[in-house]
Amino acid sequence: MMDPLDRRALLLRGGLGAFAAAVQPLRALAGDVELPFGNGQRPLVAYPGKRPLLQTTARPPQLETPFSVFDEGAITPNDAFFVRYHLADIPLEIDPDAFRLEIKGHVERPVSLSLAEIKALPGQTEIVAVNQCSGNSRGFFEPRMAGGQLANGAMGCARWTGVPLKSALDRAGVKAGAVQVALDGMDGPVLPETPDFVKALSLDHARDGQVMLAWGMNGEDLPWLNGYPLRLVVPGYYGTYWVKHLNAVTVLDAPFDGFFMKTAYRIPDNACACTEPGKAATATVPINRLNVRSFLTSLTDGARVAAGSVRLRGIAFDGGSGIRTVAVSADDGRTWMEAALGQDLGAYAFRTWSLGIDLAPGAHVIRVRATANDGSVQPMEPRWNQSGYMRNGVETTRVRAA
Ligand SMILES: Nc1nc2c(c(=O)[nH]1)N[C@H]1C(S)=C(S)[C@@H](COP(=O)(O)O)O[C@H]1N2
Ligand SMILES: [Mo]
Repeated sequence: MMDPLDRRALLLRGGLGAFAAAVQPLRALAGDVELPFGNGQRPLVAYPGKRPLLQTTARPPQLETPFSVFDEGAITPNDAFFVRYHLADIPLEIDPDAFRLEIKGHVERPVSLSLAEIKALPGQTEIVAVNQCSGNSRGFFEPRMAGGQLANGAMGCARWTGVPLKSALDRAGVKAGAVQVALDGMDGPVLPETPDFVKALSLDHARDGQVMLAWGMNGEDLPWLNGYPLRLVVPGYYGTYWVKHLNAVTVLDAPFDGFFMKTAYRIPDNACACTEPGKAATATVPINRLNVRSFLTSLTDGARVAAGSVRLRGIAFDGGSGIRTVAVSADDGRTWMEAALGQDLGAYAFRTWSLGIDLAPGAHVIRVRATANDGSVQPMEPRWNQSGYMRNGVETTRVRAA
């Protein structure tokens, strides 16, 4: 049976936006995938504008990118980009001509900007940057915890087009005494007691010239489910700050204390953002910058390969210092070789790597370890925290050559 989301979506017209083509069902099922942890079965579901993706939840839509997509290059295609929402009341109808972004709060003159006015703000720019969910890879934590049981597909790298958030803030004129900006999108809770999804950044961060009001993704309008017609891009920061369908920016003269800053999306206040497994943190801070990660993308765990020379491929990224080196071990970490880095699309982007190795017949344990330009390096063993955030231990891929 169709749920209400489907019926409403079926009524939409192309002219009002791109979410649902008039005659297509909202979702089409394309089989199942088994992720490598308990309760890992996921339906592959195609939403409008998306190829079949792994569905973590249906209401709200949470979709993971199939990992094989990351082997195709440093840019994640729009139709394969993961989707994460917290609240089931997502916008299904948006008239781009009627859309307005409000800049309000502790400002000289509140403004309401159309898309055309936003696109005409000074400083239009592009940046290639990774959007990664804080809980990417949560399904691999031991002991496990509540939250979306994600494998490694809640990340993606795109070329974003927009203007600095600073340009819009300058248009409104930030008053002296402002400390933060709160960011709110068009989605909302189904029940009034559920907190709205609102995030906050320090005023300095919001005005750093990099935090972007983005309307373009890989040369196209933002896909509906990735925040059409406007989203925040916060290079180097976890996806939680990248507010979608952004329509309200409120300048604050006191720190924001809404649920999604004060209670959710917090990490242990220590250098590793970790605790002893199973233990809660004594003090926490809001999650912020991505840590360094790397993946082998050309071989999956358990793969069988022809013995002899094999070219390994993968990706690496960090929170914006850029990747210095990627080391690969084919003997479970005893000896390491340095991989060749691919094209540099900027310090916030996926950096591809490759390495030719020789695999003798038999079993091999491949490990990949990236070091960032800021000196940070992936830990050999995964760390733990109560929320299942920021997983970045060195990945292991077991293969058999024959
Ligand atoms: N409006 C809105 N924006 C949002 C969210 C949301 O629930 N509502 N989720 C955030 C989180 S936690 C993540 S990880 C990213 C995911 O971006 P994507 O769906 O474009 O992949 O969106 C962020 N922006
Ligand atoms: Mo997220």
